[in-house]
Amino acid sequence: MQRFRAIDSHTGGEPTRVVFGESLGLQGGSMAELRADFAERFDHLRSAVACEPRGSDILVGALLVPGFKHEWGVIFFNNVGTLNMCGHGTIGVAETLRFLGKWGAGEHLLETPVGDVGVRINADHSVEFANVPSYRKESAVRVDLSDRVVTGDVAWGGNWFYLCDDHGCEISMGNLNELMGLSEEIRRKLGRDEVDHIELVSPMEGGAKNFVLCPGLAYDRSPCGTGTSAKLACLYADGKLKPGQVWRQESITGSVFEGWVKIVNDQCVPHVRGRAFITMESELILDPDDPLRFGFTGVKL
Ligand code: PYC
Repeated sequence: MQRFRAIDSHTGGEPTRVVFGESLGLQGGSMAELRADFAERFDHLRSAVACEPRGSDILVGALLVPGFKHEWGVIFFNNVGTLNMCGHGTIGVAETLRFLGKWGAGEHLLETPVGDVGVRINADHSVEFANVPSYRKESAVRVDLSDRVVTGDVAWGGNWFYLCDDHGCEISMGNLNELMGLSEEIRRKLGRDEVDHIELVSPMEGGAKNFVLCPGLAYDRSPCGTGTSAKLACLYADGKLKPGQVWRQESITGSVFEGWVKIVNDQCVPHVRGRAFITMESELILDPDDPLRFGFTGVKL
C-alpha cells in the first residue's frame, strides 16, 4: 500500500489538496526541473491525487517539496497535468502550512516553477501573495466563433490567459452552461496551446466579475489568483489602475479577491488577497489490488 498525507482546503470555493513530495526524490536543480521530473516519472501519482475516485476535475493539487533557496517549493497540478502557478492554491498552501504550525503570521517566500512568490499571512488569517511579474502580451486578439466575434487580451499572470469582455454573456450560476460552452469554443478557436485559461470578464462597481475556464476544462470556483493577476496587468497596461489602487475580482460563486499592483524594477507585480479554509485532513491509500488506484478522468484535450 502506498499512503500519502493530504490536507484539503478551499479558497473562495476552489479546492486545493496539499501532499508532501520529499520522499519522491524528484531530480533537478530548480523548481521548473522538479516539475518536469514530476510530470515525466510520477504522472500516475498526479492522477491518483487529483482525479477521481479520490479527487475530481475541479481539484488542484499542490505537491510541497523543500525549496532550493527557501523552505518550501510547490508544484501545482490538476486533472490533466501540472500548472505553472496557481493563485488560489498559493493561498491554500499558506493556510495549510499555518494550520500545520509550519508558517506563522508574517512574510514568507514560496518557490514555484515560474519564480518565487511572496506570501504574507495576516493576523485575521487572510493571505496576500505577491505574484511573479505579470504583463499583457497582445491586445485586441480577435476570435471568430460560430455565432459571434470576440476580442481580448493575451496576458501572463503566472499562467497564460485570454481575457475577453465583449462576450455578451451574463456571468451567473444560472448561465453556467452557456459560459462553459462559450469559453470552450473560444479556447478551441483561439488555437494557442500556451493559452490554457480563458477568462470572461464583466465590469462591476470597483472591479469585475469573472468566469475562468481552467486547463482541465473545469471552471474556477474562485476569482482565480493568476487570472486576477493577468487582469491587473492588463488594467495597468491600459492606464486604468494606478499602483496600490485596490481592485475587486468576484467569481461566479460570489467569492472575492482583492488585488493591486506594485511596480518593481519597471515590472508589474500583482498582489492578491483572499482567504482559505481547511476542509479535510486525510491519508490517501493506493491499494495495489485496486485497478483504479491511479485515478481516471473523462477529460480529453
Ligand atoms: O487561482 O490561479 C488560480 C488558479 C489557476 C487554476 C485554478 N485556479
